[in-house]
Amino acid sequence: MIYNEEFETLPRPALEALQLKRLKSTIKRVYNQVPFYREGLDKAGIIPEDINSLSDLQKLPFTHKQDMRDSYPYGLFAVPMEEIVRIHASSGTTGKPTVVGYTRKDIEVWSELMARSFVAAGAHKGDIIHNAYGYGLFTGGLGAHYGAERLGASVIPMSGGNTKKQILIMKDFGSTVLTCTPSYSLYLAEAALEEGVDFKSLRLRVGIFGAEPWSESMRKEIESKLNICAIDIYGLSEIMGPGVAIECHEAKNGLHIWEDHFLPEIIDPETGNLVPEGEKGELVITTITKEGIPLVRYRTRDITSITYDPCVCGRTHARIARMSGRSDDMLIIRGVNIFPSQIESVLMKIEKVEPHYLLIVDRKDNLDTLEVQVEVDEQLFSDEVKHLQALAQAIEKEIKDMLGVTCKVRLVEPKTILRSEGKAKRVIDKRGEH
Ligand code: DLL
Repeated sequence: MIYNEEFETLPRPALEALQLKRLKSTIKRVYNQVPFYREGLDKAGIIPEDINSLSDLQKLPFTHKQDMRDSYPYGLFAVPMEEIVRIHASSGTTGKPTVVGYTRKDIEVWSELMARSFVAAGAHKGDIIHNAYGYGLFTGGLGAHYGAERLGASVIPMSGGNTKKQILIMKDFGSTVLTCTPSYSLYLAEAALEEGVDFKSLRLRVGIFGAEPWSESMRKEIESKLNICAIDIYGLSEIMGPGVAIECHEAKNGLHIWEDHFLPEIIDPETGNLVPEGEKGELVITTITKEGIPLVRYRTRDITSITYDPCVCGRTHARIARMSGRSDDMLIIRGVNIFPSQIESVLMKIEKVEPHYLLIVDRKDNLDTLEVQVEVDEQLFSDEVKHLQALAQAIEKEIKDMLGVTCKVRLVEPKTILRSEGKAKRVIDKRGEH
Protein backbone atom coordinates (compact mmCIF):
# COMPACT_ATOMS: atom_id res chain seq x y z
CA MET A 1 0.00 0.00 0.00
CA ILE A 2 1.13 3.53 -0.74
CA TYR A 3 -0.24 6.57 1.13
CA ASN A 4 0.07 9.16 -1.61
CA GLU A 5 0.25 7.11 -4.78
CA GLU A 6 0.42 10.13 -7.08
CA PHE A 7 3.45 11.76 -5.49
CA GLU A 8 5.28 8.70 -4.20
CA THR A 9 5.37 7.03 -7.60
CA LEU A 10 5.97 10.07 -9.83
CA PRO A 11 8.12 9.04 -12.81
CA ARG A 12 11.58 10.58 -12.47
CA PRO A 13 11.21 13.23 -15.21
CA ALA A 14 8.02 14.52 -13.62
CA LEU A 15 9.57 14.35 -10.15
CA GLU A 16 12.58 16.32 -11.33
CA ALA A 17 10.41 18.93 -13.03
CA LEU A 18 8.51 19.38 -9.78
CA GLN A 19 11.75 19.57 -7.79
CA LEU A 20 13.13 22.27 -10.07
CA LYS A 21 9.99 24.34 -9.84
CA ARG A 22 10.01 24.09 -6.06
CA LEU A 23 13.75 24.70 -5.82
CA LYS A 24 13.51 27.90 -7.86
CA SER A 25 10.72 29.22 -5.72
CA THR A 26 12.58 28.32 -2.51
CA ILE A 27 15.73 30.11 -3.62
CA LYS A 28 13.74 33.20 -4.60
CA ARG A 29 11.97 33.17 -1.28
CA VAL A 30 15.07 32.79 0.89
CA TYR A 31 16.92 35.41 -1.14
CA ASN A 32 14.15 37.90 -0.51
CA GLN A 33 13.32 36.97 3.09
CA VAL A 34 16.46 35.80 4.85
CA PRO A 35 19.50 38.13 5.06
CA PHE A 36 21.81 35.15 5.66
CA TYR A 37 20.97 33.67 2.27
CA ARG A 38 20.97 36.99 0.46
CA GLU A 39 24.48 37.68 1.75
CA GLY A 40 25.64 34.16 0.89
CA LEU A 41 24.32 34.31 -2.66
CA ASP A 42 25.60 37.85 -3.19
CA LYS A 43 29.03 36.76 -2.01
CA ALA A 44 28.97 33.79 -4.40
CA GLY A 45 27.88 36.16 -7.20
CA ILE A 46 24.61 34.32 -7.79
CA ILE A 47 21.08 35.58 -8.23
CA PRO A 48 18.01 33.34 -7.93
CA GLU A 49 17.49 33.55 -11.70
CA ASP A 50 20.77 31.64 -12.16
CA ILE A 51 19.09 28.48 -10.90
CA ASN A 52 17.74 26.86 -14.05
CA SER A 53 18.48 23.20 -13.51
CA LEU A 54 18.78 20.87 -10.54
CA SER A 55 22.55 20.71 -10.98
CA ASP A 56 22.71 24.52 -10.58
CA LEU A 57 22.11 23.75 -6.91
CA GLN A 58 25.81 22.98 -6.67
CA LYS A 59 26.61 26.64 -7.29
CA LEU A 60 25.04 27.56 -3.98
CA PRO A 61 26.94 27.76 -0.70
CA PHE A 62 26.37 25.18 2.04
CA THR A 63 24.53 25.91 5.25
CA HIS A 64 26.07 24.57 8.46
CA LYS A 65 24.69 23.89 11.92
CA GLN A 66 26.90 26.75 13.10
CA ASP A 67 24.97 29.14 10.82
CA MET A 68 21.81 28.17 12.70
CA ARG A 69 23.54 28.73 16.02
CA ASP A 70 24.86 32.10 14.85
CA SER A 71 21.34 33.20 14.01
CA TYR A 72 19.89 31.86 17.27
CA PRO A 73 17.01 31.73 17.83
CA TYR A 74 14.97 32.95 14.87
CA GLY A 75 17.44 34.50 12.43
CA LEU A 76 16.92 31.97 9.62
CA PHE A 77 13.12 32.06 9.77
CA ALA A 78 11.67 33.08 6.42
CA VAL A 79 8.22 34.16 7.61
CA PRO A 80 6.99 36.62 10.23
CA MET A 81 6.49 35.11 13.71
CA GLU A 82 2.70 35.44 13.33
CA GLU A 83 2.84 32.61 10.80
CA ILE A 84 4.83 30.24 13.02
CA VAL A 85 2.53 27.82 14.82
CA ARG A 86 5.12 25.51 16.37
CA ILE A 87 8.68 25.71 17.62
CA HIS A 88 11.02 22.78 18.23
CA ALA A 89 14.66 22.70 19.19
CA SER A 90 17.42 20.22 19.18
CA SER A 91 19.59 20.26 22.27
CA GLY A 92 22.79 19.03 20.71
CA THR A 93 25.74 18.19 22.87
CA THR A 94 27.53 21.52 22.79
CA GLY A 95 26.46 25.12 22.56
CA LYS A 96 23.06 26.60 22.07
CA PRO A 97 20.15 24.55 20.76
CA THR A 98 19.17 24.87 17.12
CA VAL A 99 15.69 26.27 16.85
CA VAL A 100 13.18 25.49 14.12
CA GLY A 101 9.76 26.99 13.38
CA TYR A 102 6.83 25.54 11.44
CA THR A 103 4.00 27.28 9.66
CA ARG A 104 0.61 25.61 9.54
CA LYS A 105 1.46 24.31 6.10
CA ASP A 106 4.81 22.94 7.33
CA ILE A 107 2.95 20.94 10.00
CA GLU A 108 0.58 19.64 7.33
CA VAL A 109 3.44 18.54 5.09
CA TRP A 110 5.23 16.93 8.04
CA SER A 111 2.06 15.05 9.03
CA GLU A 112 1.62 13.80 5.49
CA LEU A 113 5.25 12.69 5.21
CA MET A 114 4.99 10.87 8.53
CA ALA A 115 1.73 9.25 7.37
CA ARG A 116 3.50 8.16 4.18
CA SER A 117 6.32 6.82 6.35
CA PHE A 118 3.94 4.81 8.52
CA VAL A 119 2.38 3.20 5.46
CA ALA A 120 5.81 2.49 3.96
CA ALA A 121 6.67 0.76 7.24
CA GLY A 122 3.60 -1.46 6.91
CA ALA A 123 1.24 0.39 9.25
CA HIS A 124 -2.32 1.36 8.35
CA LYS A 125 -5.57 2.86 9.53
CA GLY A 126 -6.83 0.64 12.32
CA ASP A 127 -3.39 0.23 13.82
CA ILE A 128 -2.84 1.17 17.44
CA ILE A 129 0.35 3.19 17.42
CA HIS A 130 2.25 3.19 20.69
CA ASN A 131 4.36 6.32 20.43
CA ALA A 132 7.28 6.18 22.85
CA TYR A 133 9.35 8.92 21.23
CA GLY A 134 9.75 11.80 23.63
CA TYR A 135 7.17 14.61 23.45
CA GLY A 136 8.47 18.11 23.87
CA LEU A 137 11.09 20.18 22.09
CA PHE A 138 12.39 16.95 20.53
CA THR A 139 10.61 16.38 17.22
CA GLY A 140 10.19 12.60 17.61
CA GLY A 141 7.04 12.52 19.74
CA LEU A 142 4.88 15.15 18.09
CA GLY A 143 6.14 14.29 14.60
CA ALA A 144 5.06 10.66 14.90
CA HIS A 145 1.88 11.71 16.71
CA TYR A 146 0.61 14.01 13.96
CA GLY A 147 1.54 11.48 11.29
CA ALA A 148 -0.32 8.70 13.07
CA GLU A 149 -3.43 10.87 13.38
CA ARG A 150 -3.19 11.91 9.75
CA LEU A 151 -3.06 8.23 8.81
CA GLY A 152 -6.21 7.69 10.83
CA ALA A 153 -4.60 5.23 13.22
CA SER A 154 -5.22 5.31 16.97
CA VAL A 155 -2.25 6.90 18.62
CA ILE A 156 -1.22 6.32 22.23
CA PRO A 157 0.88 9.34 23.24
CA MET A 158 3.17 7.52 25.68
CA SER A 159 6.34 9.61 25.31
CA GLY A 160 9.55 8.10 26.70
CA GLY A 161 10.12 6.75 30.19
CA ASN A 162 7.81 5.03 32.68
CA THR A 163 9.03 1.79 31.21
CA LYS A 164 6.95 -0.65 33.28
CA LYS A 165 3.79 1.23 32.47
CA GLN A 166 4.65 1.12 28.78
CA ILE A 167 4.57 -2.68 28.94
CA LEU A 168 1.25 -2.73 30.73
CA ILE A 169 -0.29 -0.33 28.22
CA MET A 170 1.14 -2.19 25.26
CA LYS A 171 -0.42 -5.39 26.55
CA ASP A 172 -3.78 -4.04 27.70
CA PHE A 173 -4.34 -1.55 24.86
CA GLY A 174 -3.27 -4.01 22.18
CA SER A 175 -0.61 -1.81 20.59
CA THR A 176 0.24 -3.00 17.11
CA VAL A 177 2.94 -0.50 16.14
CA LEU A 178 5.77 0.77 18.35
CA THR A 179 7.67 3.98 17.69
CA CYS A 180 10.79 4.75 19.74
CA THR A 181 14.56 4.70 19.51
CA PRO A 182 16.08 1.29 18.73
CA SER A 183 17.92 1.31 22.06
CA TYR A 184 14.71 2.00 23.97
CA SER A 185 12.99 -0.90 22.20
CA LEU A 186 15.56 -3.24 23.73
CA TYR A 187 15.02 -1.70 27.14
CA LEU A 188 11.30 -2.34 26.70
CA ALA A 189 12.02 -5.96 25.75
CA GLU A 190 14.04 -6.36 28.91
CA ALA A 191 11.38 -4.74 31.08
CA ALA A 192 8.72 -6.99 29.58
CA LEU A 193 10.72 -10.03 30.55
CA GLU A 194 10.96 -8.74 34.10
CA GLU A 195 7.22 -8.15 34.19
CA GLY A 196 6.62 -11.67 32.94
CA VAL A 197 5.21 -10.41 29.64
CA ASP A 198 6.16 -12.34 26.54
CA PHE A 199 6.40 -10.14 23.45
CA LYS A 200 5.14 -13.08 21.41
CA SER A 201 1.83 -12.83 23.22
CA LEU A 202 1.43 -9.13 22.30
CA ARG A 203 -0.29 -7.81 19.18
CA LEU A 204 2.77 -5.76 18.27
CA ARG A 205 3.67 -6.24 14.60
CA VAL A 206 5.87 -3.35 13.47
CA GLY A 207 8.50 -1.15 15.11
CA ILE A 208 9.58 2.16 13.61
CA PHE A 209 12.95 3.03 15.02
CA GLY A 210 15.30 5.94 14.48
CA ALA A 211 16.84 9.11 15.96
CA GLU A 212 20.15 7.30 16.56
CA PRO A 213 22.45 5.06 14.56
CA TRP A 214 21.86 1.31 14.73
CA SER A 215 23.20 -1.60 12.78
CA GLU A 216 21.72 -4.37 10.67
CA SER A 217 22.72 -6.88 13.36
CA MET A 218 20.90 -4.78 15.95
CA ARG A 219 17.81 -5.01 13.74
CA LYS A 220 17.97 -8.83 13.86
CA GLU A 221 18.38 -8.72 17.63
CA ILE A 222 15.36 -6.41 18.02
CA GLU A 223 13.21 -8.38 15.58
CA SER A 224 13.79 -11.60 17.43
CA LYS A 225 13.48 -10.14 20.95
CA LEU A 226 10.27 -8.22 20.17
CA ASN A 227 8.90 -10.58 17.55
CA ILE A 228 8.21 -7.74 15.11
CA CYS A 229 9.33 -6.28 11.80
CA ALA A 230 11.78 -3.43 12.59
CA ILE A 231 11.95 -0.46 10.22
CA ASP A 232 14.57 2.28 10.09
CA ILE A 233 13.31 5.88 10.03
CA TYR A 234 15.53 8.91 9.59
CA GLY A 235 15.10 12.58 10.17
CA LEU A 236 16.55 15.63 11.83
CA SER A 237 14.91 18.60 13.42
CA GLU A 238 16.70 21.13 11.24
CA ILE A 239 15.11 19.64 8.12
CA MET A 240 11.73 18.70 9.64
CA GLY A 241 11.99 15.96 12.26
CA PRO A 242 11.26 12.25 11.81
CA GLY A 243 9.99 11.15 8.41
CA VAL A 244 12.59 12.69 6.10
CA ALA A 245 13.34 9.15 4.93
CA ILE A 246 12.14 5.65 5.79
CA GLU A 247 12.60 2.07 4.69
CA CYS A 248 9.70 0.38 2.96
CA HIS A 249 8.72 -2.92 4.55
CA GLU A 250 8.58 -4.53 1.12
CA ALA A 251 12.34 -4.24 0.56
CA LYS A 252 13.89 -3.10 3.87
CA ASN A 253 16.83 -2.09 1.78
CA GLY A 254 17.56 1.62 1.96
CA LEU A 255 15.40 4.52 3.15
CA HIS A 256 13.21 6.34 0.63
CA ILE A 257 13.84 10.05 1.00
CA TRP A 258 10.72 12.06 0.18
CA GLU A 259 12.15 13.78 -2.84
CA ASP A 260 9.15 15.93 -3.67
CA HIS A 261 10.03 17.87 -0.49
CA PHE A 262 13.76 17.34 -0.02
CA LEU A 263 16.65 17.45 -2.47
CA PRO A 264 19.42 15.10 -1.36
CA GLU A 265 23.07 15.31 -2.34
CA ILE A 266 25.95 13.14 -1.16
CA ILE A 267 29.23 14.97 -0.93
CA ASP A 268 32.81 14.34 0.05
CA PRO A 269 32.92 16.13 3.41
CA GLU A 270 36.47 17.30 2.76
CA THR A 271 36.13 18.75 -0.73
CA GLY A 272 32.41 19.48 -0.82
CA ASN A 273 32.15 17.82 -4.25
CA LEU A 274 29.45 15.31 -5.12
CA VAL A 275 30.50 11.67 -4.87
CA PRO A 276 29.29 9.13 -7.46
CA GLU A 277 25.99 7.31 -6.87
CA GLY A 278 26.43 4.44 -4.42
CA GLU A 279 29.50 5.88 -2.74
CA LYS A 280 29.54 6.93 0.87
CA GLY A 281 29.66 10.57 1.82
CA GLU A 282 27.89 13.26 3.82
CA LEU A 283 24.20 13.78 3.22
CA VAL A 284 23.32 17.34 2.27
CA ILE A 285 19.64 18.31 2.11
CA THR A 286 17.83 21.26 0.54
CA THR A 287 14.22 21.70 1.61
CA ILE A 288 12.01 22.69 -1.33
CA THR A 289 8.60 23.21 0.26
CA LYS A 290 9.35 24.40 3.77
CA GLU A 291 8.04 27.85 4.71
CA GLY A 292 9.10 28.49 8.32
CA ILE A 293 12.78 27.78 8.00
CA PRO A 294 13.81 26.61 4.54
CA LEU A 295 17.37 25.28 4.44
CA VAL A 296 19.60 25.33 1.39
CA ARG A 297 22.31 22.68 1.09
CA TYR A 298 22.24 21.85 4.78
CA ARG A 299 25.23 19.77 5.91
CA THR A 300 23.64 17.01 8.00
CA ARG A 301 27.02 15.46 8.98
CA ASP A 302 25.32 12.08 8.54
CA ILE A 303 27.23 9.55 6.48
CA THR A 304 25.35 7.48 3.91
CA SER A 305 25.13 6.71 0.18
CA ILE A 306 22.27 7.09 -2.30
CA THR A 307 20.75 4.94 -5.03
CA TYR A 308 18.24 5.86 -7.72
CA ASP A 309 17.63 2.20 -8.64
CA PRO A 310 13.96 1.28 -8.84
CA CYS A 311 12.56 -0.35 -5.71
CA VAL A 312 10.23 -3.36 -5.55
CA CYS A 313 7.67 -1.31 -3.61
CA GLY A 314 6.95 0.92 -6.61
CA ARG A 315 8.00 4.17 -4.96
CA THR A 316 10.21 6.19 -7.26
CA HIS A 317 11.95 8.23 -4.59
CA ALA A 318 15.69 7.61 -4.16
CA ARG A 319 16.93 5.50 -1.28
CA ILE A 320 19.68 6.39 1.16
CA ALA A 321 21.59 3.66 2.98
CA ARG A 322 21.29 3.09 6.72
CA MET A 323 23.39 5.82 8.34
CA SER A 324 26.81 4.62 9.43
CA GLY A 325 26.94 7.48 11.88
CA ARG A 326 27.65 11.19 12.02
CA SER A 327 30.98 12.45 10.85
CA ASP A 328 31.36 14.15 14.23
CA ASP A 329 30.74 10.83 16.02
CA MET A 330 33.52 9.12 14.14
CA LEU A 331 36.24 7.99 16.49
CA ILE A 332 39.84 8.22 15.50
CA ILE A 333 41.73 5.68 17.57
CA ARG A 334 45.44 5.77 16.88
CA GLY A 335 44.76 6.85 13.35
CA VAL A 336 42.03 4.30 12.62
CA ASN A 337 38.64 5.79 11.80
CA ILE A 338 35.70 3.89 13.21
CA PHE A 339 32.05 4.50 13.86
CA PRO A 340 30.47 3.11 17.02
CA SER A 341 27.95 1.32 14.77
CA GLN A 342 30.78 -0.74 13.25
CA ILE A 343 31.76 -2.01 16.67
CA GLU A 344 28.10 -2.69 17.37
CA SER A 345 27.94 -4.83 14.23
CA VAL A 346 30.85 -6.95 15.36
CA LEU A 347 29.48 -7.34 18.89
CA MET A 348 26.01 -8.34 17.81
CA LYS A 349 27.30 -11.22 15.74
CA ILE A 350 28.85 -12.84 18.79
CA GLU A 351 26.78 -15.30 20.73
CA LYS A 352 26.04 -14.69 24.42
CA VAL A 353 26.75 -10.98 23.97
CA GLU A 354 23.83 -8.73 24.83
CA PRO A 355 22.91 -5.62 22.81
CA HIS A 356 24.07 -3.18 25.48
CA TYR A 357 27.50 -1.67 25.16
CA LEU A 358 29.56 1.42 25.90
CA LEU A 359 32.78 2.63 24.32
CA ILE A 360 35.27 4.44 26.51
CA VAL A 361 37.99 6.31 24.72
CA ASP A 362 40.93 7.70 26.63
CA ARG A 363 44.55 8.63 26.17
CA LYS A 364 47.37 7.02 28.13
CA ASP A 365 51.03 7.90 27.59
CA ASN A 366 50.04 9.86 24.50
CA LEU A 367 48.32 6.84 22.99
CA ASP A 368 44.61 6.52 22.39
CA THR A 369 42.93 3.64 24.18
CA LEU A 370 39.57 2.09 23.51
CA GLU A 371 37.69 0.06 26.05
CA VAL A 372 34.60 -1.79 24.91
CA GLN A 373 32.25 -2.59 27.76
CA VAL A 374 29.58 -5.06 26.81
CA GLU A 375 27.05 -7.05 28.74
CA VAL A 376 26.94 -10.81 28.49
CA ASP A 377 24.46 -13.52 29.22
CA GLU A 378 23.66 -13.96 32.91
CA GLN A 379 24.56 -17.62 32.67
CA LEU A 380 27.94 -16.93 31.16
CA PHE A 381 28.70 -14.45 33.87
CA SER A 382 28.21 -17.06 36.57
CA ASP A 383 30.49 -19.43 34.62
CA GLU A 384 34.16 -19.88 35.29
CA VAL A 385 36.37 -16.83 34.89
CA LYS A 386 38.41 -18.47 32.18
CA HIS A 387 35.34 -18.67 29.93
CA LEU A 388 34.82 -14.95 30.32
CA GLN A 389 38.44 -14.25 29.57
CA ALA A 390 38.36 -16.40 26.47
CA LEU A 391 35.27 -14.61 25.22
CA ALA A 392 36.76 -11.18 25.87
CA GLN A 393 39.86 -12.14 23.94
CA ALA A 394 37.83 -13.56 21.08
CA ILE A 395 35.92 -10.28 20.81
CA GLU A 396 39.14 -8.24 20.93
CA LYS A 397 40.51 -10.34 18.08
CA GLU A 398 37.33 -10.04 16.04
CA ILE A 399 37.33 -6.23 16.42
CA LYS A 400 41.01 -6.11 15.47
CA ASP A 401 40.44 -8.35 12.43
CA MET A 402 37.31 -6.60 11.22
CA LEU A 403 38.10 -2.97 12.01
CA GLY A 404 41.85 -2.86 12.47
CA VAL A 405 41.70 -1.32 15.90
CA THR A 406 43.14 -2.72 19.11
CA CYS A 407 40.82 -2.50 22.10
CA LYS A 408 40.31 -3.85 25.55
CA VAL A 409 37.03 -5.69 26.02
CA ARG A 410 35.43 -5.65 29.45
CA LEU A 411 32.52 -8.04 29.84
CA VAL A 412 30.06 -6.75 32.36
CA GLU A 413 27.07 -8.19 34.15
CA PRO A 414 23.63 -7.88 32.65
CA LYS A 415 21.91 -4.53 33.31
CA THR A 416 25.03 -2.65 34.38
CA ILE A 417 25.16 -0.36 31.38
CA LEU A 418 22.82 2.58 31.69
CA ARG A 419 19.61 2.09 29.70
CA SER A 420 18.33 4.94 27.60
CA GLU A 421 14.76 6.13 27.18
CA GLY A 422 15.69 8.19 24.14
CA LYS A 423 18.95 8.49 22.26
CA ALA A 424 21.51 6.10 23.69
CA LYS A 425 24.89 7.40 24.75
CA ARG A 426 27.35 4.90 23.36
CA VAL A 427 30.64 6.73 23.71
CA ILE A 428 32.49 8.39 26.57
CA ASP A 429 35.50 10.20 25.22
CA LYS A 430 37.81 11.23 28.03
CA ARG A 431 40.60 12.47 25.80
CA GLY A 432 39.62 16.09 26.18
CA GLU A 433 39.77 15.86 29.97
CA HIS A 434 43.53 15.56 30.25
O1 DLL B 1 16.32 12.51 15.93
C1 DLL B 1 14.45 13.16 14.55
C2 DLL B 1 13.94 11.77 14.59
C3 DLL B 1 13.02 11.42 15.57
C4 DLL B 1 14.32 10.85 13.64
C5 DLL B 1 12.51 10.13 15.60
C6 DLL B 1 13.81 9.57 13.63
C7 DLL B 1 12.91 9.22 14.64
P1 DLL B 1 17.40 15.29 16.01
O2 DLL B 1 17.23 15.13 17.47
O3 DLL B 1 17.57 16.64 15.44
O4 DLL B 1 16.18 14.69 15.25
O5 DLL B 1 18.64 14.40 15.61
C8 DLL B 1 18.97 14.21 14.26
O6 DLL B 1 19.86 12.00 14.68
O7 DLL B 1 21.24 14.06 12.12
C9 DLL B 1 21.24 11.71 12.82
O8 DLL B 1 22.58 11.94 13.21
C10 DLL B 1 20.51 10.99 13.92
N1 DLL B 1 19.50 10.09 13.34
C11 DLL B 1 18.19 10.30 13.16
N2 DLL B 1 17.61 9.19 12.63
C12 DLL B 1 18.60 8.28 12.44
C13 DLL B 1 18.65 6.96 11.92
C14 DLL B 1 15.73 13.37 15.32
N3 DLL B 1 17.57 6.31 11.49
C15 DLL B 1 20.15 13.29 14.14
N4 DLL B 1 19.87 6.36 11.88
C16 DLL B 1 20.50 13.01 12.69
C17 DLL B 1 20.98 6.98 12.32
C18 DLL B 1 19.81 8.85 12.90
N5 DLL B 1 20.97 8.21 12.83
